[in-house]
Amino acid sequence: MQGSKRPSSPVKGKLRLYSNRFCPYSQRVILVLDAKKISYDVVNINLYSKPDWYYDKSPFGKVPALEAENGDVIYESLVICDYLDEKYKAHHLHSQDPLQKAKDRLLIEQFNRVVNAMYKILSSIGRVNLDDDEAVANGLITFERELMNRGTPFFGGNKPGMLDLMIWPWCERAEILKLFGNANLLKKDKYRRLLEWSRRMAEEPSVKRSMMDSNTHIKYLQSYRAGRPDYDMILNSTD
Ligand SMILES: N[C@@H](CCC(=O)N[C@@H](CS)C(=O)NCC(=O)O)C(=O)O
Repeated sequence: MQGSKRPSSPVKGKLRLYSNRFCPYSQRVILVLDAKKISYDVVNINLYSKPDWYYDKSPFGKVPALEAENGDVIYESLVICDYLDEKYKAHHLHSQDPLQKAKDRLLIEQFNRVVNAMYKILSSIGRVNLDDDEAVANGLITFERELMNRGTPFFGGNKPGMLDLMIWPWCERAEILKLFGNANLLKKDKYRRLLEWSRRMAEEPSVKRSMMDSNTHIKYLQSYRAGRPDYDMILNSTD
């Protein structure tokens, strides 16, 4: 938090992730690091009261940011995840077919509509905007169809690939939409494949590592909406 001491440099050759426990963009990077079994350490940033030194690491003061082995820092979740996939070749997450990779990138871009609408629903107190509900519903249908067309357990085939991991943090939080948005939003029959996919994702050991249950997400969201985000909430239970 503000006024906190700059952390000492990471152990030589080890990656460092500047993160926040409840940030879905940071979770994207953690999912990639864990899927690729890359060793890293984490410095959690209090986004409500950012330490001044953090702006030397990330010019906009946002998380995630990744300190590479040579001390250079990069930010923006998709840039970081692409870097990690290219730099650490074992267990490729992007398709090796350039056209498929491009198509997956387009779907990740397209998912931003779901992300933006979800953000509005979850952060707007006491008001359910039907346009936002519709944007989530329509956005998810695209992914339901995509799974049907691919006919594989994951978007990436038999294992989660980059597209699976990039959309997962918001899918993990989808259950809580029922509480804060329209209760009928995620009708089971409309998203059968996506719900099966979601169950499979939740069983993946590398996904389980960063997963939080809906109750924890709800509690955090309530603290965020009250203007006092409780970033330390899960320190005792999972750290
Ligand atoms: N486009 C960025 C978004 C990152 C982002 O919005 N992070 C939020 C936390 S989830 C943040 O750092 N917010 C603090 C701020 O905006 O000052 C990415 O993909 O990394």
